This record gives sequence, C-alpha cells and structure tokens, in this order.
Amino acid sequence: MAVFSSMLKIIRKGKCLFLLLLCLCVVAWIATFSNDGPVKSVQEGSSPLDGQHAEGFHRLELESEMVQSIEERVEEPPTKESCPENSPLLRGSLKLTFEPSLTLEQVEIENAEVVEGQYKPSDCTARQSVAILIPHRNREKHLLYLLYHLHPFLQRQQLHYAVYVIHQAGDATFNRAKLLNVGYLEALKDYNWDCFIFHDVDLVPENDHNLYMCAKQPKHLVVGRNSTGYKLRYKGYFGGVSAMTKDQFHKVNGFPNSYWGWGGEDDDLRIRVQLQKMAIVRPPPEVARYTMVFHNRDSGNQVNKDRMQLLRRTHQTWKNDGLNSCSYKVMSVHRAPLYINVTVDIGQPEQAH
Ligand code: UD2
Ligand code: MN
Repeated sequence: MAVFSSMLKIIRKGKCLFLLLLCLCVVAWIATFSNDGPVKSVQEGSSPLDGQHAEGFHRLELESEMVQSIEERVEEPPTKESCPENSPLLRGSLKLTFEPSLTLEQVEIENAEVVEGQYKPSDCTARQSVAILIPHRNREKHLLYLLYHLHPFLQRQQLHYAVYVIHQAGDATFNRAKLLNVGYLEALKDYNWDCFIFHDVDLVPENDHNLYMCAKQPKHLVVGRNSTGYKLRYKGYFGGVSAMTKDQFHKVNGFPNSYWGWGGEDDDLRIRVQLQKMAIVRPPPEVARYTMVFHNRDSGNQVNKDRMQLLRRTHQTWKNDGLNSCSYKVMSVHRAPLYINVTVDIGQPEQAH
C-alpha cells in the first residue's frame, strides 16, 4: 500500500512538472512572437505581394550587378585620353650614329615594346595610326640603320604605327612605286591605317619634330638632305619620304605600276595629286632634314629611260594604272620583331610592242 501511495505522489508531481513545462513553452512562444513584433509591423504596411516585389527587386538588383560585372569584363577597358598634340617626349635635332658593328639583335633589345613591327603608346590613345612602307631589295645595312633610328623616333611621337618592308623577290628590274602600292594594299589587310608613309630605306630623319602624321593635304617630309646641302631639289619634288592619308592615296589611284628602274615615279605621284586639286605641304626646312646613307646606284635599278614620256601621259593613264590595276603575288609575310616583311613577286616590265 505504501508503495502504491508513493507512486501516486510521483505521478501527481509529474503532472505538475508536465504542466510547468507546457507553461514555459507557451511563455517562450509568446516571447518569440513579441521579438518579431517590430519587423512584423514594418511588413504589415506592405502586402505579401509587395514583400515578394521587394525580394524580386533585390534579386533584379543582384542580377543587374552580375550582368554589369560580366559586361565590365567583356568590354574594352575605358578608353585612354588622346595623346597630347605636342608630344612631351620630342627632342628636336638628333645626333645620328651609323655604327658598322650594329646588329639587328641589338636594335631588337632596345625596342622590346615593339611587337611584330607594331607599337602603340601605353598611356594615351595615339592621334593617328600610321603604316610606314619601305620598298626594299639588297639594302640590309640601310634597313638596320633605319630601324635603329626610326623606332625610338616614332615612339617619341606617340604614334600607333607599324613598319612594313616590301621586299621585291627575284632579280627583275626594281619597281619602287609598285612595291609601295603593294605595301598599301597589304597593310590595309592588317588594320585600317589612317596614314601611310612612303619611305626610302636609306633616309634617316634628323629631327623628331618632323611628324610622321598625315595632314589635310599630301605631305612631303624631305625638304633637304645631307647630300644636297639640305636644299629642296626642285619645286615639285615629292620623292624620298611622303605621307598620304588612306583617302588621299586612294583618290589618286596610288602610284603608277609602270615605272621600272630609277626615276620618275615620284613626279608621277605629284602630278596625280595636282590632278585631284590637292596641294603638297611640307614641314619647315630646319625640321624636314634627312641623312641619306651613302650608296651607289643598285644593279637592277638602272635609269628608266621612258620616264619623261610616261610623265607626259600621266593625266591620261592615272585612272587605269595604279591601285586598281596592281597585280602581284605575295610570296611570304614574315612578322619579325621589328617589321613585317612582305616578299612579293611583282612581275617584270611589259615588253614594248
Ligand atoms: C631618289 C628618291 C627616291 C626615288 C628615286 C627614283 C630621294 C631622297 N629619293 O632616290 O624616292 O624617287 O630617286 O626612283 O630623292 N631600293 C632598294 N633596292 C634597290 C633599289 C632601290 O631597296 O636595289 C629602294 C630603297 O628603298 C631606296 C629607294 O628604292 O632608298 C630609292 O632608290 P635609290 O635610293 O637608289 O634612289 P635615289 O637615292 O636616287
Ligand atoms: Mn637613295
């Protein structure tokens, strides 16, 4: 009996404990709800839809942030400011050297920022993109001296540029003008250059204020050179180094293709420019100065005896003899560190009938 009564006591106490626990749960539950109170009151003002809307809005915000960050990755980096009109890097008159021991490796090391013949300033956007076209055959040493001086010269001018060497294959008579047409057509396959500089391999500029940029009119950059006492050879002289925009050169149908051997092709280009009512501009004589590396007349580039006769007919021939009739075969395009070498078969002079 005593055992039975003590068990009843325990059960009653258990009930009390159960009730006590139940009460505690209720209190805890109320406390929880009362903590949510302020949040609830804010949410009460907005409908459940609004709640979803807010959540949706947040999601949209996140999504648009993601899209933006992806776009940022895909987009070009923000465009750099245009390079100043007057480059702060220019030095003016330069002391040129022509070391017999100079090597291509040395020039490459000194111009490590040039990649496959091309360079762009890193801190600003160049004002013009310029293709330098050099007609070439058997003038390796001249090319080396020119590259040595020209690369730093062009970099100081803060240009985006590429150097193309148009190498005539074979031993047919040399044709400077046709090679320059080929250079123009081939360079445009790489990039939409603004400006083309037609550049003899043996002429080294003496002053970096002589800007390798195009002007509103075709530009002649060689007023004087060492071998002619730095005097303009004659009024309409347009040889050596000249600069024309893509449109100017296209307008005159480029150079003639029919001048084989030495002479006349530069005068033909001047006549083409004049026929299009364009003028030729030149930098001041104290700036447009060149040193021509000494050379004799090359074999395979004998004087063109027909040049005077051809020049008399330019006004009739220019439309059909030029860029639109320039046929050639590219043998190879080699992208060397400091220049793009285009070796081309341009055929040979047509036999007179
Ligand atoms: C003058 C002109 C040149 C051109 C030439 C007549 C100047 C400063 N230059 O140069 O622009 O009108 O007369 O055609 O007035 N070349 C070779 N390998 C050769 C032959 C020529 O690479 O075998 C190239 C080379 O780029 C050279 C250019 O053609 O600089 C002109 O030939 P040049 O230097 O023999 O003629 P030059 O000095 O009388
Ligand atoms: Mn020369």
